[in-house]
Amino acid sequence: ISPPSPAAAGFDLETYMAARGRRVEEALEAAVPLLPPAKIHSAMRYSLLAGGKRVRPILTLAASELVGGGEAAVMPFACAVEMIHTMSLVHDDLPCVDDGHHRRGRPANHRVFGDAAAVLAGDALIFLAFEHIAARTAGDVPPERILRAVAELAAAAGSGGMIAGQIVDLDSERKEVGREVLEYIHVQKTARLIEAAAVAGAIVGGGNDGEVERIKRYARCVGLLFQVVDDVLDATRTAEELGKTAGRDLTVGKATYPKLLGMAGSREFACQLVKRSEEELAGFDAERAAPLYHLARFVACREH
Ligand code: GRG
Repeated sequence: ISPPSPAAAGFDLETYMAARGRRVEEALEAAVPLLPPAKIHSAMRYSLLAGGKRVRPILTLAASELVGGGEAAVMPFACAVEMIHTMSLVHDDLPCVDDGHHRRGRPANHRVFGDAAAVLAGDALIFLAFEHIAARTAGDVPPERILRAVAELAAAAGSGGMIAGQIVDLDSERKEVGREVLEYIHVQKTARLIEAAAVAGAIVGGGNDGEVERIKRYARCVGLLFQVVDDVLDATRTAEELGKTAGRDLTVGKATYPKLLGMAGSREFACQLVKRSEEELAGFDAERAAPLYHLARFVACREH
């Protein structure tokens, strides 16, 4: 990745993310009080408040900021995005899906609350996401912006988005999958929600059509980048694991970028995606676009 442009060089992403991350945590904490029945609300809070990186809600806030929006107006959307994302992690970890045992540094939701409660906690987070937008968005946000942003979020998570990616992914297990199908899976499963997070921020923040479109293309690149990096990190961990398990092949049956392009090819593709995301930001004031510019680099360079 090339060195940062002079206009963005003085920007400190760590401070930026820490400040916004803190406010997102506070808003999420307040969004799910521990009401009765305690079991369902405990299960929802367990995964939602388990301290993910909060990349998606921060992207929502940053996209809104870039087009001149205020933080309070867009915070319910940022929280909703994180609720939908958390729901997808809870369901993804279920024994009938990916059978994940650990998530966000703790046992997966179903390992603590049981499969049925984990299904319900995920379901409840979807409903809460949309209830939260409807009930908590300030009265001065134009209703047409709210409707457009809700449509983006629902479409990104639904049967033409994340769920589409997940079902094609499940159907592709143990099959030879080419680059086109792999890209479809990753775009739908991962990039669409990241894209919708940014687009919702841009719409609610009052961006014009051209700005929303550029932010959308930027976020599509970042979303795909996210998954390419995930595949590279997984392959690195798997290679280390393989060393420990004397040759047991842990990679069987899952198409990934490192398998199709190799590690060097995947890293090269990641660099191209960073470059393309930066090209989409070129039409904005460079200082104002610095958070999005650095967020793409953060996604590219993350280690977990
Ligand atoms: C019912 C809408 C609905 C969806 C269920 C299970 C499922 C369908 C989809 C799975 C989607 C999924 C888990 C995609 C992987 C996305 C991904 C790369 C997750 C990791 O994101 P990070 O690294 O995690 O941002 P943290 O914990 O930091 O938030």
